[in-house]
Amino acid sequence: MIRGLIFDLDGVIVDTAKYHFIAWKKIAESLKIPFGETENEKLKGVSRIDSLNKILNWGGIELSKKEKEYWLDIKNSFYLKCISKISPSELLPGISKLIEDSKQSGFKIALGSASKNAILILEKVNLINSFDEIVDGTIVSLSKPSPEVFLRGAKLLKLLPEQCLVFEDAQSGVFAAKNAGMKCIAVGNTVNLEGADVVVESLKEISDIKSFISEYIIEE
Ligand code: B16
Ligand code: MG
Repeated sequence: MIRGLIFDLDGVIVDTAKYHFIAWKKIAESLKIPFGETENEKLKGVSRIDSLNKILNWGGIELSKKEKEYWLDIKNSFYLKCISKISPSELLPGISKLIEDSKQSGFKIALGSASKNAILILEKVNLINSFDEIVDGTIVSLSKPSPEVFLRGAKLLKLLPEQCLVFEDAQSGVFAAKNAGMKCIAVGNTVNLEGADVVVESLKEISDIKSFISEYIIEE
């Protein structure tokens, strides 16, 4: 029986994935490494350092720890500039209503994000007090598809993995949820979201979370 919902941040709650893309593209171009939508898709849900390592690997470039720190700082400063003015208007369609409905329906809710900027973003979009628990990139050490972020969320919610349902927009995140032994609703394009229990194009499709779960999720 599902009792807890764990929400990814970038690409599920707020439309920040586009800013990560612009920032990584800038870094890759400075390093003369080709970078487009296909490469970007592989970085979704992946931590900052693991993302840089993947880009360097694609370009066949090796850097020292210090050089990597330099590029990570540039990437994050640029990303922070991009998100400096975000407001609740950048919340993705359907998310506010879904969070409200989930709480009113008695589900416990947690954030499960790889981002170290999660708290800042939640503050900017006025959702900082909406979650029972927050697990972000400052707490976890392993990137999705490791289940660490979601297992920590379940533990903090005092639930078993099989009692949790994850909302994800990234393939690495869907795999992380499944590796954690959880149900998963993927949001976005079906092509990139293999293994989810159900894929919705937008959270607007979920008008009533309880009925949606009983219709589409096989509960144990
Ligand atoms: P930061 P999520 C992830 O957030 C993003 O999808 C990924 O693109 C980003 O590299 C990662 O956070 C780290 O973010 O640089 O802000 O610490 O989708 O797990 O909420
Ligand atoms: Mg995401």
